[in-house]
Amino acid sequence: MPEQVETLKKQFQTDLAGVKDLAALSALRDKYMGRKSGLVHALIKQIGRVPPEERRAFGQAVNELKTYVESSLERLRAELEAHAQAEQLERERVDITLPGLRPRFGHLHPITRMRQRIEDIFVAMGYTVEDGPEVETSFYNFDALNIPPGHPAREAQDTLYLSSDIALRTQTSTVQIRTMERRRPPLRIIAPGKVFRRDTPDPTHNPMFYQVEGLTVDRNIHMGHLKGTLQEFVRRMFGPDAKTRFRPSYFPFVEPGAEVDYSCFLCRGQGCRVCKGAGWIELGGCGMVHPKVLRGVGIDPEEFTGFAFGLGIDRMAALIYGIDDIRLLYENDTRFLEQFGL
Ligand code: FA5
Repeated sequence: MPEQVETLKKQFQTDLAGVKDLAALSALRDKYMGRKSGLVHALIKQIGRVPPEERRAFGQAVNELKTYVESSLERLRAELEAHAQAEQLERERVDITLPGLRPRFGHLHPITRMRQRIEDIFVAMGYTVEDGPEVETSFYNFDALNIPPGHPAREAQDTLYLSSDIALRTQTSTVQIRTMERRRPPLRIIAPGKVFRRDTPDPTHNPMFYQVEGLTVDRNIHMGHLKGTLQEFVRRMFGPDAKTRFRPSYFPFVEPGAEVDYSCFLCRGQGCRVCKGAGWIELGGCGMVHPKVLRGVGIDPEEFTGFAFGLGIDRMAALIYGIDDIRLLYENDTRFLEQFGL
């Protein structure tokens, strides 16, 4: 092999041994195989200038060098690429046996869940769910419910007025009137929703809270139906052993009226911290719809009678979820609320 070719081959071998990455390899390819100034190409151009008797051997040697350089570069490129890919795979390796990161799911608010449970129970008993406005006129919140002007419940210290005649509803009983105006008996409806009072906040009072109203109007409805319905509700909500007790009470829109209690689900009436030793927990107010209320919406009280009830949802939720202050339900602190996910 001519000396000049031999020297370039050795130089190439030394250079090749120093190549550690694909960038250096590309530079080396330019140095030897570049069309314009590549060292091998410079030799190819020389072939024509070599004396004719040496030209054949020289040309053959240059060609062999060219093939050698090309195949060496190609081999090293394949090696470097395989190495780079192996490194990348190692870097991006995912251990699929590691336990996954649990995604954080949202969930329903305890009040919403309570409300849905209540709706399910009454819908299964044949009730439909009604809705009514939270901003109400005095007519629906008071007059139509037999609460005349001058009645203490209408006072500004109890009610959040928006104008002289418009207020935030203080009870869901408004929906009784709105429903009876629209629909004729037989009626079996419940109306869950927000109500507002100027109550001083404490562990069992919040200025905004939830009630569920119930109303049944039909022929021959009597107190026994009211008691049976609430007893069945309590049984389905708190378990088969839960009992109810009715205490006489006064609400202007019912006669007779009562407060209904249920036996404490924790101590079953023995007395404990949940029922504060009483064995009974207040559920809400109820009674037979007052004849004046029926007459006011054009229903003849001689033909139809009805019962109604209004239960506090917040206190029920607090008891069931073991919450000792209903105000916590409205602070929207996710550290508190996330305890009540499914
Ligand atoms: C009423 O609101 C009547 N409308 C209920 C009624 C309906 C009686 C139909 C007869 C016929 P009362 O003011 O007692 O009643 O409220 C009912 C329930 O709401 C209470 O038992 C209590 O559970 C809940 N409640 C009352 N005030 C608050 C408050 N500030 N925060 C949370 N819950 C309250």
